Amino acid sequence: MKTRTDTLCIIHEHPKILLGMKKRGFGKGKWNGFGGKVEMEGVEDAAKRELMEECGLEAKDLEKVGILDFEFQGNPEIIQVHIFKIGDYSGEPEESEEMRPKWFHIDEIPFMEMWPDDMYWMPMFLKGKKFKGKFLFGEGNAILEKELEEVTEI
Ligand code: 6U4
Repeated sequence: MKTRTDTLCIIHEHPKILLGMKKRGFGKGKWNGFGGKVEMEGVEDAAKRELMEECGLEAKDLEKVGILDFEFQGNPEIIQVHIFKIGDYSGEPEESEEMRPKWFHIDEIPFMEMWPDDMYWMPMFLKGKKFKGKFLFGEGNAILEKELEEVTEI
């Protein structure tokens, strides 16, 4: 199995989180954090770069809070997503070619228009917990298998 490393940044400014509507590519039409593939750089630098490219914000403080492995039935590639919580940033969220940013109150997170795994780990994220997990997706991105656990160290 080949593994590709991706990043995902979510800004949590209690009681709101910043998500973006993905306008193209993988996950188009879903609200998601900001991120993408890691290039020739460290994972944290990739997270910062994607946040800047996708919504114009500079991360001042980022903490890795989760690692999730996503597998798609019939596809030999595993996507390993490193999830970061952005505690402090500079700039104002701006729409890019890839994402339309929007603040959501934590009681109004649009889980029905997000990746179906998000509803499982987002409560951990919001409580400040760290987590690791693995999801297998089938037809229509239905979850066929899920493993998710809280961890003390990432
Ligand atoms: P480019 O080449 O930038 O157009 P694209 O195909 O748009 O690539 P990419 O790699 O930029 O995709 O972004 C994929 C994003 O989706 C990453 O931030 C990781 C995230 N992601 C992938 N699977 C996910 C899942 N199951 N749940 C989730 N985020 C996921 O919350």
